[in-house]
Amino acid sequence: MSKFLRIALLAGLGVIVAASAAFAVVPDPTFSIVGNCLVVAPGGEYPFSVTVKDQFANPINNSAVTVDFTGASSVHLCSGADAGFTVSGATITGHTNVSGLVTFTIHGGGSQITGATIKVYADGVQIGSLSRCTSPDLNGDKQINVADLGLFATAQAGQNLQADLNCDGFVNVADLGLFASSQALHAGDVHCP
Ligand SMILES: [Ca+2]
Ligand SMILES: [Ca+2]
Repeated sequence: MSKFLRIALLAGLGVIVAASAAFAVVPDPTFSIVGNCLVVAPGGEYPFSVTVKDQFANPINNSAVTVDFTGASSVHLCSGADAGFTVSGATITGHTNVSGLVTFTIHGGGSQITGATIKVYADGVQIGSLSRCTSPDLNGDKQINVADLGLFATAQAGQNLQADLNCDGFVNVADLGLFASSQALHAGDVHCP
């Protein structure tokens, strides 16, 4: 191979590498969308959606999305997860569809509305965080029973947003309805503890 040809080939290779780096698809927090109402329950009936988009605002298919509860010590995940989702320690991971969307229904318990930092990652890139997570399992023992009902009543009386299950800023009859549904669903659930 002539020296010129070798140089030309190397230069061409350099252009290809540079071009693929410029067009590498990475999750972008600016365009990605993280839900703002995070609720966990033993029955896993509260949807939490994340949409992952790249730096060109295009959806990313099959992106690994992780919700990390390490910074919310009052929240406890159940050992079981829905099909397609994986629990590891204080994290749960799922994958986006062709629209860049993944919807979690997280099996767990425990409310934390102060001092919490729940981080959301897509393919290892942090795309958002939440400062609160609520649950009908108010004492975080992954059961919903009369103990939680007592805590709910106290929270409602004091408007303690740990029991604000629909994230509307109030604790009222709407949240009590959600609590009752969660208690009924939990009775037949197999994901906890
Ligand atoms: Ca409980
Ligand atoms: Ca509410």
